[in-house]
Amino acid sequence: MRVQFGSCYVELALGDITRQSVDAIVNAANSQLAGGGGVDGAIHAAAGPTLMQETIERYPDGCPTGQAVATSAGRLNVKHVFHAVGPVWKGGLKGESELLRSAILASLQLAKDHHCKNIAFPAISTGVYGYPIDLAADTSLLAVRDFIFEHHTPELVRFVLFSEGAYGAFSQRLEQLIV
Ligand code: AR6
Repeated sequence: MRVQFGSCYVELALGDITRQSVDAIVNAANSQLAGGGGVDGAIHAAAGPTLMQETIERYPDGCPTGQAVATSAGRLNVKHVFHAVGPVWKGGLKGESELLRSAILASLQLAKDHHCKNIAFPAISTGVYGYPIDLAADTSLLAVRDFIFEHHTPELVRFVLFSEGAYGAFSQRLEQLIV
């Protein structure tokens, strides 16, 4: 599914983010940038050990929740990996929505800073961190739409969803955003 917002596109795909050919992919990292399971584990495995070496060297203090940092991409077929730290879901009254929005906006700002024409996101926080997929879809897509309307970049934002359920949640919300 692909939707146009101004001069830019938001696209949904079902699949594995490590197989994407885009300028940058976003990792759903933890604030220690210590690696882990899920999409983080898959990205580090596919990129190879240089990704963790660079991360430790450049960001020894990690990255706060709601922010993102950039590295190169090792063996991945992309130029950059942006390590974004989404919130752990604690019921919805602990600023989770603002923190998820902030992590997405920080990643898009890095894309702009690095002159990326296209970028792929996973559904940040919706795995180990327990964020309900429909609420994450809502917050994530609104953040992207708002950034695109303000900055007119990047040309393409793709959400790579790992299950039919996640794809369905994102597509339902994206349809509602078409004006
Ligand atoms: N491609 C695309 N999406 C994926 C892939 C993949 N290869 N693998 C999993 N997903 P999660 P979080 C989906 O748990 O909730 C890690 O240990 C998955 O189905 O990866 O932000 C980190 O180190 C889900 O929808 O990230 C942190 O400690 C989404 O990616 C913590 O988990 C996010 O799931 C971060 O938790």
